[in-house]
Amino acid sequence: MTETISIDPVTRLEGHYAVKVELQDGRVSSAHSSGEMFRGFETILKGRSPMDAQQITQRICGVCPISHGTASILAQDQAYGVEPPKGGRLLRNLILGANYIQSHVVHFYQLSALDFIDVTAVLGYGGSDPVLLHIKKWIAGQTASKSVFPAAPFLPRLKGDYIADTDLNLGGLRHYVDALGVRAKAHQMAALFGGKVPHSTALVPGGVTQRVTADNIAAYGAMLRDVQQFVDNVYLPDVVAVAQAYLGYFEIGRGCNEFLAYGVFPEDNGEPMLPSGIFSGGSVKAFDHELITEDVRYSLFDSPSGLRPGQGQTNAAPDKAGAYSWIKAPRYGGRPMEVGPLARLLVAHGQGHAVVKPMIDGLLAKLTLGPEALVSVMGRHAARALECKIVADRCAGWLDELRPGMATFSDFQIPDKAQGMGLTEAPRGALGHWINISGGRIGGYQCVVPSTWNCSPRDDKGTPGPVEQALVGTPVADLDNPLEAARVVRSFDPCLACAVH
Ligand code: NFE
Ligand code: MG
Repeated sequence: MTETISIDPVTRLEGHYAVKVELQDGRVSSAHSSGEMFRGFETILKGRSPMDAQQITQRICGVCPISHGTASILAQDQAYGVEPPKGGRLLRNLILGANYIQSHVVHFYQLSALDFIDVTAVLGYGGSDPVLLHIKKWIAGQTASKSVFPAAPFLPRLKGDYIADTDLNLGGLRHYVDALGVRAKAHQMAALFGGKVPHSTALVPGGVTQRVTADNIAAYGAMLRDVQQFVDNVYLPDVVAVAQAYLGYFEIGRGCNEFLAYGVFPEDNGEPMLPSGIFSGGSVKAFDHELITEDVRYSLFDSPSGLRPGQGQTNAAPDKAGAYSWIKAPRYGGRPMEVGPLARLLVAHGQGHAVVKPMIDGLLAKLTLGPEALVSVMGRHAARALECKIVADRCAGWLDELRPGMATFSDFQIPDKAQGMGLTEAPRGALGHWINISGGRIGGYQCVVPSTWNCSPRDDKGTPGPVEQALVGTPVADLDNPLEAARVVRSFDPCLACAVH
């Protein structure tokens, strides 16, 4: 028998997302992923000064503004023919690194952990931790909230197979609160060199406007050490404990099983700390930006389908027949690609990366799993946590390379006519901005964003996007509580504000 359920909205992610799944005999047989709003940043930018771009595109998202700012200034660096000095490169890495840390921590604790941790365990709590006692009152609905959901964001929730271990539940809940403080600290680190968070003012073409002083090096370092302790002693152990409690989720949510990374965090030798590549069929191939196109047959746009981003267009068509999403369908060589921490680590692992390879191999050995298990719900959570450690630890190295007073900015002229492409990696995956300058103004601006890749609808050939494919095969025990499907979707860390931009 075929049944259809609609998860609308999918909660605990950024933006407005609807997922419709068809089930046969209790398993998902088909899925449709819909971005439910139009934003129009690419249109807003037309006719403006190119130097507005890194400010305006950061408003695409409050979670990953640094990544949009970075993609924009990389596109402008190329258009203006300017390269930042070493100090500018290091500060860009330190600002973006801090943004990764906050994003990964908030995704696990605030957006995903409540899919696994049983918050109601706190109702039986008899200890003296004031934080847990406060949450106990909150969940019992005994606080002064006037909300129709007085126990939000903890309850209501989908019913399902939550963790039974009381210590793990109470620890997870306590860490949910601690993680908010860690996120604040990571934001302060980004603001120290980036001017402010969200929407950094210091990210500019040619480098970064902030100065390097002994004081700001010391301040960033002190906060980084606290954050590293949390990642090492709390975040990673919690993810491993959840993974051990849900080993079945190493077999659920596989998806398109092809992965794309542009590479990110340029080092002294010009190579990215996390490399670029395509991971497919168990090996890594070189990435070629000319193979990126965007289809729109099932998207609410009437621009031509299959354009490369440098020539891309954005013509909203809200009433287009047959279309079901405001998200375009980016494809690489005509195929969907998963992007994100798992993609980055699989590409790095496949290249024998000196840091990534032993970490991934160590985790798989600890869980007695083979590498194919990584392509799953739990594999995505594990990759995100490992990457958080890799980035935090490398930030300490970049900080060590800073010297007070070193140059952080190279000057440039904005040409009358130029083009630029900025490829980087946001916390959620491969991010590209393409700028076309004409008459000294922005003639065209296109963004192809991580969640656009992952949450894309079907392409012109009818091939479903990565999240749509990952949902297929998922067993759903209770159609009124499709928790298993929600876990698959949230493992991608979707950001719909970004996806539709
Ligand atoms: Ni709105 Fe973003 C990240 C970007 S995701 S969070 O990470 O770019 O599509
Ligand atoms: Mg776009």
